[in-house]
Amino acid sequence: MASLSIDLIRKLADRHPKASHLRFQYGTAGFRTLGSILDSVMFRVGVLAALRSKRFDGKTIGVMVTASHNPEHDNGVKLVDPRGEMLEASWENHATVLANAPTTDAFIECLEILVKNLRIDLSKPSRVVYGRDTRPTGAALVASLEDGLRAIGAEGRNAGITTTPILHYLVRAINTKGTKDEYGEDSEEGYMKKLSTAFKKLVAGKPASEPLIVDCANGVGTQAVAEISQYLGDTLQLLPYNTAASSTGALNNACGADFVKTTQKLPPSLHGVLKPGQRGCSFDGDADRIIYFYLDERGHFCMLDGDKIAALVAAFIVELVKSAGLENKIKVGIVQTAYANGGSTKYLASRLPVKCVATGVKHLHHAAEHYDVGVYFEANGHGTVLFSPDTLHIFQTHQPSTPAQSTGLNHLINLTQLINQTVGDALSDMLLVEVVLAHKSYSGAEWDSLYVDLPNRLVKVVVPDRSIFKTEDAERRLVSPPGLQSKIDDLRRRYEAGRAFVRPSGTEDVVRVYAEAQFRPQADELAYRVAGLVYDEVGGDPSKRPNEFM
Ligand code: G16
Repeated sequence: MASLSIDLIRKLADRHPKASHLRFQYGTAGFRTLGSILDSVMFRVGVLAALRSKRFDGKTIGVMVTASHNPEHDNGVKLVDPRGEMLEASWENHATVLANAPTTDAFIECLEILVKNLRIDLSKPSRVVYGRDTRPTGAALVASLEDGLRAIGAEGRNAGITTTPILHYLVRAINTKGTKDEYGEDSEEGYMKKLSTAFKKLVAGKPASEPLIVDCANGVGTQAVAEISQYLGDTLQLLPYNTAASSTGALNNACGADFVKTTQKLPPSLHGVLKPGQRGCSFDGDADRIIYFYLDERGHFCMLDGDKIAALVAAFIVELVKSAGLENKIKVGIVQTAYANGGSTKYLASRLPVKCVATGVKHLHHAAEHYDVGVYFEANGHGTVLFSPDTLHIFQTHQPSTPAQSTGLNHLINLTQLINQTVGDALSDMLLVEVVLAHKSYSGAEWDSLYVDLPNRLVKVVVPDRSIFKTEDAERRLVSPPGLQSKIDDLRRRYEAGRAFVRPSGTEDVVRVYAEAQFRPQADELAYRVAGLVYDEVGGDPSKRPNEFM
């Protein structure tokens, strides 16, 4: 019976001690905090990933070192399960327990308990593929992760600097290689080829779109955009901006999807670049989110966020399902979170089943798996489309009875190749949107007019301890601190179409406040007043009470 190499684990763990004052939590998207304090966490995540692989008989587990939309000084790490999905929830707890073991001895003790309780067969092989974004702390953190893999004797494959969705793709491609479900070639090149081939088939015969401005957030999306451009040729011209991926301090700074969504403004670097009528889009730091935008004829900035993408894409898929003659066999459903604009929910719910779940791709992804075709998008631009195994089977076996049905079916099949079904993917989503716009001949304004957004505002409140904020009902209501929810309700009722909620962020040390109302000044005021309630609740310094939008 194989056992843990305790001496080796001890020797390597001693090189990555945990600072006694730190406490870590596997949150919305893994561990995320200052990059400078993550050394011990990385080592332990390496160990855990290696054990998880053994648990799956040597299937490859992914590890992505990124803090995505967060500022450059932050970093983080998340595990990817064999099908390319987020780590199963019960293992998030194991990750948190291991990360917080105070000493090497305590860590080894936790490991032994874990191996015993989960009946991990240590004689099995262990394989881990890992990648990182462009953050300056990334290289050292990867070295710590590699020590963790070494401690268990895992076989590591370094995917280098890459986007989060490519890492997810690689995990699935490696694990399905040579099977009937083969996801694609297990390389970045394979990913680029798969997406671009599907894109070209889908836009064949359509007039070429206008060149598209792509804000790369000064992150790893820069290289992905450059690479895909090589494959797309003249089928879609991409104009990359904010491409300073190696400039200190530039990542996500006044650019990128989170900046655009939270400030509802064009990145300053695109002023004078984006022309009225022209479309652009912003990726986030690890290219797993996308927000579109355009300037109307008066030059006003208009945002097309994750909700608008969901509406556009879902309507297109429903149309194709009908044209393929499959409307009685395949049902399309939508998954959103509390951040979905009330306007979008009203529009979508009158057409399709809509489910609301807690923030975090993992929640949306699992809910979307219950539909034949599940379209999930967070308003912040994170999302994708899932086709169930039965749906894929129907696509393969359906016999179209007319040329139009055959075209519809082929488009659906090509969409399953274009869409990265493992996780939200800015590059794949961008191509998807461009396909739909090309088919519908929609301008940004026509797409935008599918429904009208209610004015809304997001505010961050810095609090000493965000863990006191607890929610229920898919995060739409607070249960703690006691009494705060009824104060929010009292406020909200005073505003026409007023809606507001408060939840602790799982990726930043803040509490998020969302509010919407019929008119812009009221939405802003409601958000501000709710933020004030939160601030008062935690007894914040009156001089730092939120008094402008953050
Ligand atoms: C991550 C998650 C998203 C979530 C976002 C913000 O995105 O993957 O599902 O919406 O964090 O989460 P929170 O409001 O809890 O901070 P990313 O792009 O930063 O990895």
